[in-house]
Amino acid sequence: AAEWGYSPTNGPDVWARLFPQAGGARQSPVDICTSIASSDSNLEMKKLTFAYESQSDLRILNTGHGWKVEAPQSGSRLEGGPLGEDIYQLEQFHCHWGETSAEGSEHTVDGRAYAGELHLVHWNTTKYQSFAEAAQHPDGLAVLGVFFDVGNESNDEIEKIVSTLSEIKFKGQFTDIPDVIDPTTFLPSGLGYWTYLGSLTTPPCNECVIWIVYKEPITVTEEQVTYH
Ligand code: BO1
Ligand code: ZN
Repeated sequence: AAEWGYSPTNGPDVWARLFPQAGGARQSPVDICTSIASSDSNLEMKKLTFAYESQSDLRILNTGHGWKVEAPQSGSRLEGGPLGEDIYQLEQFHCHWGETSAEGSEHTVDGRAYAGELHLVHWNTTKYQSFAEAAQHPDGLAVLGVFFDVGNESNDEIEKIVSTLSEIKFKGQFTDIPDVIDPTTFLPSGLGYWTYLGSLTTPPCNECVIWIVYKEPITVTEEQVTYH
């Protein structure tokens, strides 16, 4: 069977043939129209909080579409904000980027793409027994999205990831990250975010994600985001 990808013949326009959920009504990513987005005072009553742990001995994988770091044993948790009473645990984080730094993010803001987008993927451990089970439910996952903007200042935490990529040039290759990673340091200093109910952005496109997209991007260098 042909694999999904991003070319005209196997890209998003045809994903729904093989992955029926890709034809659904709460599909991600979306363009965020800032003039239509509204603020919800209920979200401020229970602040979004993250309790992330520094982790060593993490493994990074070339997925063929980017890199992914699995963090399944992490005690890193996300709660509050749009997540109700439930607690979500970090499972993995990964990045999306483009051919050039003019594009690459999955979400866009008023039609504008950023150079890349980091996703911190969490699952609802209050209601479900496993990531796979959670991914079958509308409140199963919470993904934090962080945009990359290109600037002069390199991002030290992103560099810990980028510096391993020369060792995993091909799909399926993986290597250990020698540094300790604290996912908190990936987040921008501004706490404002947009939230909506959506889906996994790639097949199988399950409609199981509470999206939380930070308004403020983090800055990385051109070299840190054009590593393919
Ligand atoms: S994303 O954050 O919406 N870009 C996204 C897209 C696809 C997945 C996760 C996040 N896929 C799932 C796979 C599972 C796998 C899991 C954790 O990622 O469907 O098989 O266990 O890596
Ligand atoms: Zn993603």
